Amino acid sequence: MGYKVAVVGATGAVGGEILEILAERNFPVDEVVALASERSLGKEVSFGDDERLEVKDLETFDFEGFDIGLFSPGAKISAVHAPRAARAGCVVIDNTSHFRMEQDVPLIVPEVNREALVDFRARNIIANPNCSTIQMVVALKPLHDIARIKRVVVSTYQSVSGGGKEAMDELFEHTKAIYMNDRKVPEIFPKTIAFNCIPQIDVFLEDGSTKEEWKMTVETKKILDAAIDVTATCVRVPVFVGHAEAVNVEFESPIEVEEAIEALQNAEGVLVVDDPERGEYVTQIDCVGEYAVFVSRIRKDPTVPYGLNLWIVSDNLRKGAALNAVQIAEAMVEDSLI
Ligand code: 11C
Repeated sequence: MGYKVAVVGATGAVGGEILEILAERNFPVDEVVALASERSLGKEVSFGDDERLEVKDLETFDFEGFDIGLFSPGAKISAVHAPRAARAGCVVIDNTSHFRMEQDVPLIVPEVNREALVDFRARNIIANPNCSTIQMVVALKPLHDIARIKRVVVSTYQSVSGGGKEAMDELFEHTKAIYMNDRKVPEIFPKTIAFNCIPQIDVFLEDGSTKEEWKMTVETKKILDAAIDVTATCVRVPVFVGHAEAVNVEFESPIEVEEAIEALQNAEGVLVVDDPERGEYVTQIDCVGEYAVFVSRIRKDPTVPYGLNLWIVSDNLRKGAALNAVQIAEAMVEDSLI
């Protein structure tokens, strides 16, 4: 049996990846509809190698009879249309930040807290976490199972695709302009992104942190364990796709490097690439188009009783967004929840 699937925000960077991954993984579909705002009407998007879908208007679309809605249209649009779809009986998997911290909406990374999926029934909505949180918790979970994590200090190196297509265009245009000796004024980013790093992703909060940093803290607590303290510094770097994270982890009890490597090697969704003698570790360019969360540079932190340092890299548009959303849909099917 197949499902009727609506992809909302189908013309965006994540929407395109969702369509590609649904086809790539042979998700059982009877019908797929691509939805976006009125200004995308008339456009077509690809579904798999052979099919083109005409974009329909989200505003007037009736979700009645649709089984699954994969939403990535922006938080304000999801706030309006996700509940509307959910009320029509369509299970919403929402990739925006809008519902994530609502108590009756499960926030899911299937490798970490799949058991919480059943809680979707209260609202018919499941939230997909922020990209920088997803890749971190996938790698932390197998370690937490061994030695209980106390505290995480993370610095991120996030690609511009996290900010959408216009952000990617700004990096491209501004990089070209610098070679032409033409300095452009930033429009999407708060400072020049070409040949630069910006320690601000999203808005500043009252305590001086940014909303992206806050998300990493509260989402990790909701998904993995409320007892884990997380302090984050999130930085935008001039990379198109792929987020990297330097993560320092402090544990409650002893954990050996070899033990950590073995647990990570056996963990679902993780690929360990770590051979310093051969110069083997993963960079952002290596992870593009891949499904895995890559872990490299696994080593002891001798400055605390039980500590490890890790370098975690993943494709933010795939595992950080579209792939995780499709995996949630797959888990719903496998667990007979839809
Ligand atoms: C970025 N992590 O890299 C953000 C994008 O909460 O879904 C994802 C924003 C979100 O800019």
